[in-house]
Amino acid sequence: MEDYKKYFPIYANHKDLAYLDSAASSLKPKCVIDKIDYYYNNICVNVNRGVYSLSYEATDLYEESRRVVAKFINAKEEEIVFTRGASASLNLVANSYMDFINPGDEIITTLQEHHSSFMPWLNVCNKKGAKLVYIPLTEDGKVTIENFKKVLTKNTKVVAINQVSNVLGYTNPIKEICKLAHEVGAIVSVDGAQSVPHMKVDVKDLDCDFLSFSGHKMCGPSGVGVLYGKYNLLQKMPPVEFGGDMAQDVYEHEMTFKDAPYKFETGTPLISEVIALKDAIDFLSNIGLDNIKARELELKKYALDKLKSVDGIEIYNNNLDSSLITFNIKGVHPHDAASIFDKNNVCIRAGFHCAQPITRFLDQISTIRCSFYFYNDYSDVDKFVKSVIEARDFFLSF
Ligand code: 7TS
Repeated sequence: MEDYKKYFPIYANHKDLAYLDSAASSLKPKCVIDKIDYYYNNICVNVNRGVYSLSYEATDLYEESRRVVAKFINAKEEEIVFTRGASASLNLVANSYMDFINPGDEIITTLQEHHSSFMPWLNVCNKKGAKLVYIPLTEDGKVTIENFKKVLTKNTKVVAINQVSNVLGYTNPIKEICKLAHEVGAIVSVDGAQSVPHMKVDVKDLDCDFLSFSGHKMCGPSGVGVLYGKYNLLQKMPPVEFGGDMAQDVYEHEMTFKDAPYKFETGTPLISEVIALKDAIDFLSNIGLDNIKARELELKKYALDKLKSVDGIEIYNNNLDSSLITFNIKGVHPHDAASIFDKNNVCIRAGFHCAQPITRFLDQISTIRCSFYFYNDYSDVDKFVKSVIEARDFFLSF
């Protein structure tokens, strides 16, 4: 396997690290760290404001990043809004689109969602008298078109759905869902936090109306996220934050706003973070998303085969859909097990992963999740499986 760890300075500082929590946040390559450094050492000033060369340079780099993000998902640059992260993007859509929701309207979502995907719409429903409707999942927790059709009605106004679940890792049939939703006049807001870092996502091909994702899960800095929106929708939606930089003309009792995407970017943005997101995307593109996906699936297969041979393990997503494994060690609390992983420098996540409904669906209160990215290798998996066995043997020995 090609050694990608050499691009990530963290490995030089933590030689024994097995980082298997990339679904929470990815590691950052040197080129991204260097770009942040470059901004603070060489530019350091605000965007869109100063009438001097340094500010022009900051603005140019900021807008270049918007173009690179747009190209990455096959959008137009004016369809890209920079936010603080996927949660902020998902909230922006719901809080703005709320103006178009009326009592009796229905919003479809799934039990698979991360809280940030469906809670903004639950809030909208509570405020506007609309109804949140869940697509029934199959026994193993999947979304099917057949079940989607059962809840899609002429009252459906919005479908809020993840492309890839952060607990089960399934890839949902977004393209078909968009087609059917559009037939009844509904819009589709896709949570791409777990898909965009790992696979090619083409918004034109999917024909989704909105796509939200975070920089920090795709080798970019934390604090920056993206909202893609179809331009005609972004234009008709009201801003949800008001103030500096998003205004056009402001009087004592009247105000007008800039066009999208700028009307949604209020105040001084995350300048170095946005600028360095370009480097993260260039880095991923150079490796190639197909290579990234293939490497992850190879690691997952290797890990699944090993894990299945260990007695006393319950795996909740026994598939090769994605790069994460969610499981429990029978009779051992995930947080107890986590202490053994930590002792061995194996980073995994234990808990409900900000997705309580799907954790309850699995009849659990908590699970262990191991998630891969392309910089992982077989040695990480070996350390992980060794820790699973150690945790089982240690805690079941009492
Ligand atoms: N949507 C999904 C599917 C996610 O997995 C996450 C974060 C978010 C939205 C929110 O992203 P944020 O960048 O705004 O925080 N998921 C996780 C996780 O699975 N473990 O830690 C964070």
